[in-house]
Amino acid sequence: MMCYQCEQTKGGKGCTEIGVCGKTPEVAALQDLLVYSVKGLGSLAHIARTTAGIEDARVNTFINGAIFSTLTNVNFADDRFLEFVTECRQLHAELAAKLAAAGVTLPAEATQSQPWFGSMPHPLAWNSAAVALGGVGDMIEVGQQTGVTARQQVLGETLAGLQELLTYGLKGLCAYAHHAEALGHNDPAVYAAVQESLHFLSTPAAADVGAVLDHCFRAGATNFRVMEMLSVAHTSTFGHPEPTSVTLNPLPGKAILVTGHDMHDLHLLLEQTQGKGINVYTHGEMLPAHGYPGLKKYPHLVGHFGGAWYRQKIDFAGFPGAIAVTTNCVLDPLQAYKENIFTINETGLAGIPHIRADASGHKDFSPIIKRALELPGFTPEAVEKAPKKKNVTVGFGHNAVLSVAPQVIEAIQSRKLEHIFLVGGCDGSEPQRKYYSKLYQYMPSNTMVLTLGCGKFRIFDQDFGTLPGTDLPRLLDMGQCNDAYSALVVATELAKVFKTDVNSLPLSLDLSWFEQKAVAVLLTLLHLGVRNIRLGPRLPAFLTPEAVNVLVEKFNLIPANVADPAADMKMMM
Ligand code: SF4
Ligand code: SF3
Repeated sequence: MMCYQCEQTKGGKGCTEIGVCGKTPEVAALQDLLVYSVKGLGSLAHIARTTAGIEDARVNTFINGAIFSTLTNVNFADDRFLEFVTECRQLHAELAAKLAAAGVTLPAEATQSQPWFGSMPHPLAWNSAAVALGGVGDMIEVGQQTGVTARQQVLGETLAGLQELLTYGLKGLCAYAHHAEALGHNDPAVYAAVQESLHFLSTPAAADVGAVLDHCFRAGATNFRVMEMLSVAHTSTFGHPEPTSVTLNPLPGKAILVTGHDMHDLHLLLEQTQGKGINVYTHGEMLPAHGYPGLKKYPHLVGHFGGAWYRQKIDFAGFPGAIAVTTNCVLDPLQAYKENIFTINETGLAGIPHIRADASGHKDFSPIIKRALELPGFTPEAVEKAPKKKNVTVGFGHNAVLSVAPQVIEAIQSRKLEHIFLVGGCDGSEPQRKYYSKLYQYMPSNTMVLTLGCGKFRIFDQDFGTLPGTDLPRLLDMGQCNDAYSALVVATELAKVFKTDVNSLPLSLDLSWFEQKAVAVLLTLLHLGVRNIRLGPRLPAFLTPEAVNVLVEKFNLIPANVADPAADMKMMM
């Protein structure tokens, strides 16, 4: 195997024997095969749309979900990937039949393999080939030929890495688009853009650095639209987030913990647990849910439990109820809670029960509820003994922040507010990430910090107080990583007031990345022309120094100085 799609990749180079995340070579091969097969389906869907005006809703939804399943820490179940590949080929056959019925013959170049597919045919041709798929074992063998290594050998590391940058950006944006779709929001232009890029990756044009980079920035533009769509999906369904105090202390009673990003699932679960005597807690990226009026109205959504994703083996083992995994990040479970955990949607763990939507989209969470009722929950004694923690405040979406914009503007003008930091992105377990914890310590008191993503767990329970001379809180959590959209709305509005651009505001972006959603957000920022972004704790392994130089020259992208956060703070101020 060879995988370098996330920040924790082995030695900063690539996971070759087993993933640092626990991904086996078998699952890696199946994921590579799925991405390859989806490139074929995406190509066909692009051709169907552009030559015959055919739009296939099932194909559109499938592509986004299948790509999402290959994101870091989403799915580790090999049999699930065989199902995805089988479905991909079935949908491919159905779409090909529609195209044939419309009298369209595929142009020869559409099925001509590219050198970087090695001995494999063009993915569109592979999908169409009338071969029996065989079992997981057979597909692992085929999948081993579809990884990045073949592309590196033919294209060189820089270009192969830039193709991966595009693929990973697509993974992130497809994940967000899939969340929006769960809430009934989609945009035909987004499906078209994703599929056009998948098509592009299988054409000779993808051997050109400039063309690949151009597609990366276009993916950034698409992701901006997707994050906006997801923000509208969340706010139109659940209302605009409001500043909300959330307890980190459990209550006595039966309990369910909901982790991941999917608010729609949390909502369904809250509905299905009403009146059952079960308290629901958020974990990880689900914390911002407490700010939404349409979710916090449920009195049994009682609080938050635990920290960032990488601590889940500790958090989940210490949770005396059932655990529902809606999206990334999920890790191979410990024996201690194997019986209590359930995966939903694109997530999967080998040997762990999985809850699927039925044909009408309904998800039946009764197995999770049953397990929660069997387990002890938090006993009054355990609650009594637990160390008491302070509440945290969430819910500073763009609406809430813009409602105090006049005070923020006044504070900037009167120099009470010297600088704003946006410290967004992912958390992780590596020691270098202490840089982010330390960074906050060096922030002068006349500064504010906006957080988003699971990186907030470095400081979410610390008291930053208010900006001196004002009643503005210094720490504003804007939400999940996709709420980078909210941050961009606020920055754009501030720039308008000061008659300048985002790059000229007293604002610094210090981003911590881990997985491919963060890659999509970075591409969006670059597409918008945001400069001087600090990125860490390490630069992506898939970007060679040559590729990094391009980004440094064009955008002044700055590697975070993880060894010296004080120096970084000085430079940002
Ligand atoms: Fe390694 Fe990250 Fe790939 Fe997992 S997802 S195999 S940790 S690079
Ligand atoms: Fe975190 Fe996985 Fe990226 Fe959504 S939950 S930010 S790492």
